[in-house]
Amino acid sequence: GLADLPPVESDSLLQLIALCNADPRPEKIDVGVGVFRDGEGRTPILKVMKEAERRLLETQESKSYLGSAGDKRFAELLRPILLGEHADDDRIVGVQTPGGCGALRLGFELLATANPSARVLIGTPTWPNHPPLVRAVGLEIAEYPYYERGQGSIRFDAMLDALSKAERGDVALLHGCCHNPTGADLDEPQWRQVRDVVVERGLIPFIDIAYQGFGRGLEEDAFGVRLMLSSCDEVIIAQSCDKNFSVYRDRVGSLFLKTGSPEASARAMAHVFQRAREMWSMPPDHGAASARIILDDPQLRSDWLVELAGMRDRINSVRARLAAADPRLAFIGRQFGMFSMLPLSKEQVLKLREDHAIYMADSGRFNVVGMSDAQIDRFIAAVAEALDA
Ligand code: PLP
Ligand code: TYF
Repeated sequence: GLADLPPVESDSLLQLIALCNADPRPEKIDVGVGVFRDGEGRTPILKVMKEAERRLLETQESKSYLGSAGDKRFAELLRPILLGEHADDDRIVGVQTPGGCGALRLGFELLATANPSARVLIGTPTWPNHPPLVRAVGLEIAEYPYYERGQGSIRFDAMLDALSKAERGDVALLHGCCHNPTGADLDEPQWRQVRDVVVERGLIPFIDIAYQGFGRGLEEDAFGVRLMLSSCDEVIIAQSCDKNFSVYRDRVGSLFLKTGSPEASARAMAHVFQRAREMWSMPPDHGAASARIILDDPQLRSDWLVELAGMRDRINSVRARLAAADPRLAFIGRQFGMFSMLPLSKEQVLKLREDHAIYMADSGRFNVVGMSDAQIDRFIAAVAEALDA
């Protein structure tokens, strides 16, 4: 019966939120979960989002069902942002999903339906939610080396070597930008080399892009997505707007897929709808409708780009400040997005929690913009002490 269920290993990143919330020390530093914070340590609703929500409230006349595709205009407006020069390619079809997680799940569902014996190659380390999402659809996981924590660099040769041993039809899960948990992104020549192996081995690239605009820039961060689209007939992209529109809990994302023909893509999308119907039927509307209002209005769109650039600038300026403070942290300045990984043991991470009320993931992953400006110096000092120990 239900009482006999075994205990579950719950999401450690989400557990960390609760743990930090429960700490009474006022000076605590929460660099655990990956949400953007400004210099004052807040995660504000974007001004442009408030305005879009106001307009939505005033103009929406019905909350009747929209159907499996959700807000179609939302997905259409994302095309130039995500796909760039491929926006008009009718072999690429997209659909609104409940966040990036919903898109990942649907993408894996589709792959499992099409080819249950495909393996999904994931980098080590990767976002801790990737393996459960793959396992949920019954696909086998294989690993490729990605990052060496002590070195602060990508294990690029080992990565290429592992990918080049994969079988035709296997899936290469890649982070589009702002790698979670390491911050170490492929540069353009590296993307091209990965593309070459993917093409040569007949792999399906599956790109998870949850932080577009948080790294080098909105266009630059889509380089890998667009490169794969230029070279491969079959590509899957799980996209999230939860970070770049700062609407985390509203669950805003999309799944895009490409096959060799518009007909095959439409057929694949029909399977995606079928899988969605089995899980949540239709995506939630509010966040996507608000993002759609922003993207559909030239003034709001340009306001969004300014606020997005503000978030990116803070990320990169905190990175620069950490990198300049200690040669052992210099690698942080060469990375992108909200995360970096410190070469600390789990014991050292726990000691930082106990002695300094600094909450980072057990892996040593920390959110670069988790701390307020006023907390940066204390963070640097505590980390330096931990690295000395
Ligand atoms: N993929 C990565 C790498 C992430 O870090 C996140 C973060 O939450 C997601 C996907 C999914 O984002 P969400 O489902 O909140 O849109
Ligand atoms: O890695 C992070 O911290 C973010 C937030 O199940 C997150 O991606 C963490 C865990 C989770 C969903 C989102």
